[in-house]
Amino acid sequence: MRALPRLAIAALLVAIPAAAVTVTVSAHAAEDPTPITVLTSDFEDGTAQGWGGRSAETVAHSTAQAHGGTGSLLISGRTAAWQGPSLDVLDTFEKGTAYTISVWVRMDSGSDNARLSVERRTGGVAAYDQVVGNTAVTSGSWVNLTGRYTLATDVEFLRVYVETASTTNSFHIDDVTASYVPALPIQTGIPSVKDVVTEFPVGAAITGAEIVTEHGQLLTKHFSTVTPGNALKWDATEPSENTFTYAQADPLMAFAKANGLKVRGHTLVWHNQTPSWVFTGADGQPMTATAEDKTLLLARLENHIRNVAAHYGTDIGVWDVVNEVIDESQSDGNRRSNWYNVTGLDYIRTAFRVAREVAPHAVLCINDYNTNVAAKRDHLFNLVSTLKAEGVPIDCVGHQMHINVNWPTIAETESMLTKFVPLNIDQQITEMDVSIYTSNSENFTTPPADRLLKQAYVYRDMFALFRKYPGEITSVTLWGLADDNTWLDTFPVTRKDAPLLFDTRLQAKQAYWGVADPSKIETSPSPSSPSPSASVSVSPSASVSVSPSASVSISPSASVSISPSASVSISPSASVSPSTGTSSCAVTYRVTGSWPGGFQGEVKIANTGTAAYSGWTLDWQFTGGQRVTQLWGGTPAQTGTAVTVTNASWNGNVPAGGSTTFGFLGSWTGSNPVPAAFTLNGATCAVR
Ligand code: 9MR
Repeated sequence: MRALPRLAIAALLVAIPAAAVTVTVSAHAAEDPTPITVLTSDFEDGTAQGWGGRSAETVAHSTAQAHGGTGSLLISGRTAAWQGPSLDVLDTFEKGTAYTISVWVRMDSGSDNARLSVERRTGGVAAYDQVVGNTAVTSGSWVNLTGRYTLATDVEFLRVYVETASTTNSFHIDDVTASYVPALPIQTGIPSVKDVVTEFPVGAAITGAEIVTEHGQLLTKHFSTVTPGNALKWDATEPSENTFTYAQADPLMAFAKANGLKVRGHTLVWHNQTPSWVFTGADGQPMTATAEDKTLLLARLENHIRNVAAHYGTDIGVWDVVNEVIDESQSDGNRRSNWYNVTGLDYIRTAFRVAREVAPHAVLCINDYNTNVAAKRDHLFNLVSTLKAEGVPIDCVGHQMHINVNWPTIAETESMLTKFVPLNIDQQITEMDVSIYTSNSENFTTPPADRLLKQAYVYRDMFALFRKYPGEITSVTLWGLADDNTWLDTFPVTRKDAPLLFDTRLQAKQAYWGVADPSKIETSPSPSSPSPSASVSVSPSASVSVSPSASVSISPSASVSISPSASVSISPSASVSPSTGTSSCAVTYRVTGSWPGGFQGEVKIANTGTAAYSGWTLDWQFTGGQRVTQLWGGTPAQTGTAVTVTNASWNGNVPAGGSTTFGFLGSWTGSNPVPAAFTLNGATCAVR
């Protein structure tokens, strides 16, 4: 039960002891606003609307096909698959804003896979970002490509383009749009995960764009380690033989360094995201299990690790040296990857040996998913035991923990941890996320409240388990920062998932509270966030009914008004002595961010008296008609202009000379005046 001001409850119980009052005061999460469209190309005006070709192909208005209306854009005369229509968005897209780009594509003849991409250039160096991957397109119908794109770096050239995977066939595009939902400021008044969980560092995996603006702020507020999600993989660092590029990872590394984040290096050896040249023999053929191919492959592996690990030196303190080498469907448990097929287990031995030589300071991990599955866990255990007995320098087992709201059990997860304890090595949770889906056939447009609640319990229980093993677990990393960017949106099927602690607008979910303060998980949550709703039940039940709009005067001077919308405000008057016995306070009210229709505020209460508060209730008036829509660090209630906030379970005690701060999101229309006066436990505060 959330607390009403204790004084007010006391007044109710004293004055109308038989009354039954059950009231729910809900402050809803900020609603998703309508996206702002920054780009529309409908080709209805007979022109190409600024689109051109990437090379010498022909880009022209066409009425032969149209997705909407009568016009489209036809791209013909292509001489390479990468040629296609392209539009300059340098002055349209802003760094750090997440755009949703949509384009309709139809082949003029034949079929192919179409891709939506962005080319950007910084200092004359080009880089290519894929917004939507290969998508089958034919001449029989229009196909939509929709993806999200966030520019993370400063550029002097930025163009969106469409290309195909293999043919040079002509194709049409139509009805191109780009839009964004304005970012919300991050909640600065809630506890930082890294401060709450102190047994081990907690981190998040990120992609390039997540170091700028609000994402970067969220990362540094809550996490003390970071894993580049893709930027250190082989395809990113050595796309062609002995050509090393750190363009993706370097900005992340610089951000980590500047903000005191430790970095988990992911990953030196994997069977995915490894270019095909790596497994192509000197004869140009795919490698097989010959001595010659094995020698060449291990030499390439050694060269790769020497370069990449040396490039970052001590800036990377942990490496996932090998990733996903176990396949429990094999009787020996070894994944039949190209690595294994050509070298047997020697690629693992070589990888750890070289990593230790180049990065002697680093914790070296073997990382895998489903390590909670007994068969897989046991194969991994056996492999690590065998290799360690040989002297292979494995320091750590990484449990990825890609799980869902129903699976696995805590007991299975605990068995996973205890299994490796005898090996006396570090264990790290490396890629945790908790899908809201329990089968491939489910698909929710909006995450259902009961799933988010279940997810909060999973996070709560898993973190409680991890915290029982501080000696073994040396870090916990989540595979993503917030629900706006998760690999689970396209795996195992394409649908919106919500597996992380923060929602698509970077606001704390129930899952966050599961980790940060489980006492704040709501049992009947609003669908999109753990909005602070006050549900108050004053028992015992009795026959007294209070009609809508009744105004009840309760001695001494407390007033109760119950409106038809069942919102209640109970304000003790100044003539009632506060139960804490103190009246000395100073309030600092700050608007920390503001945007059309909304704002974020922060309120600091300083105890300027000589006695501690053992619970507090702060009242003020929002004379501009502002509404509190979400609040953290307290429980809000609002009736008309009157706002009341009571302490959360963890910040009610404020010693003399101490202070506490809570934050909130609000809505406003017209103006957003700062409240002129505040009362704490009924007594007027100084305003600072
Ligand atoms: O998060 C990564 C995603 O962006 C990539 O598309 C994907 C492709 O291989 O890899 C994802 O990361 C994987 C990680 O490297 C290893 N464990 C599984 C992760 C999720 O697929």
